[in-house]
Amino acid sequence: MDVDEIVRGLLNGNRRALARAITLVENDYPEGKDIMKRIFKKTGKAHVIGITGFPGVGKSTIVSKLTQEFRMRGKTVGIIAVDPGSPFSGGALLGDRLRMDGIDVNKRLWLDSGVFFRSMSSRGKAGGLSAKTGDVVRLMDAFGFNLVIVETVGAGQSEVDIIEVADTSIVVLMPETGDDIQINKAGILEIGDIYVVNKADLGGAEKTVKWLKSMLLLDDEAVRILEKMDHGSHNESVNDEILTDKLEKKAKDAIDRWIPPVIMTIADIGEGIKELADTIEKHREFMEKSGMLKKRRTVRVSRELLDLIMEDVKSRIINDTSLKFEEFVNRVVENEIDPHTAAEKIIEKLIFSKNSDTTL
Ligand SMILES: Nc1nc2c(ncn2[C@@H]2O[C@H](COP(=O)(O)OP(=O)(O)O)[C@@H](O)[C@H]2O)c(=O)[nH]1
Ligand SMILES: [Mg+2]
Repeated sequence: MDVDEIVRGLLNGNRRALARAITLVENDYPEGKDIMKRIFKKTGKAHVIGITGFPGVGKSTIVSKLTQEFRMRGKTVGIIAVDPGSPFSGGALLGDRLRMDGIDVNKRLWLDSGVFFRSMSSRGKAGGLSAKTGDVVRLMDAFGFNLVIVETVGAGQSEVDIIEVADTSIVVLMPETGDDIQINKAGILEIGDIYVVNKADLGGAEKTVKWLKSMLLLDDEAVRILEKMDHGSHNESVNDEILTDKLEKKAKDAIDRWIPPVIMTIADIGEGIKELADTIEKHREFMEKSGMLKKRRTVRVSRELLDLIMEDVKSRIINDTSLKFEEFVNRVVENEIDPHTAAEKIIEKLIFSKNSDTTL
């Protein structure tokens, strides 16, 4: 298949074309970039859901059950599993489930044309994986999946920052992972739009839910107190009227705010999955109505563009011999020029070395 065929196939629902495109993108072939450029206009429709949490908490089980639930609701689902360790195939992802559940719906899922699985190994691809995952999400989006679910291990410890790809981020915990310090270190309390306490059958789940809810609230309270203090220190004669206005505005903001819900599940037997699916849909609705979806995507695209620019600039500087990068390096080593001046000179050369096309 050449690029034309792949693009055409992908946009017409050909799964082989999609698989081929993903492989090209994943392996950094130039064709991959070409494909990304050509399918871009067709992206932006899918609801991208990120699921993260420590290994073994039940993410894959949840993804599998959620997929069944969304299929029943008439949605098509693309799934990306990012595994930092062993590269496992899409088949293996479901293989576990198949063996576990016997002759269950998962087999139907596997054969379902409304579902597509793909796993990506993060081995040896540190750094670039977030961008790659973002591109694979876009391929699935352009293909036409209503939902794209990305499963990543860990939070704050994985190369893929789930926030960088997801419209809705779900953090999965299990009872007794209520190790406050560990969870806070991982930044878990900042990244979730929805929290799931899975394995509620193991006991202690209520306690974890309660703890989580209070942590999420405490955060709010702290912000409020800090804001008040800030106000006081900058303006000695605190005007009551201003304060009232501020509080009123805050109350109004609160209506437009999303307070992350905490949901208890027993993913094994599908308990709590409907509620989770409802909450995901509610979050999407909130994101659209409040303008947060656009805001989040704007932040993401700015970061993406800067990353792409940096990457390109770096490779040009290293590869374009007329910029004399190595020569500058040597001159710095010989103390002839300082690194700041060297960098400025190289950038100057880079900017004026090309006829730059600045039209949009
Ligand atoms: N007891 C119990 N076990 C579960 C539940 N959900 C998943 N598991 C089991 O936990 C193990 C890890 O699940 P998996 O979905 O692979 O976790 P992941 O590493 O987060 O993707 C598997 O053996 C699952 O069958 C649950 O609600 N209760
Ligand atoms: Mg898993």
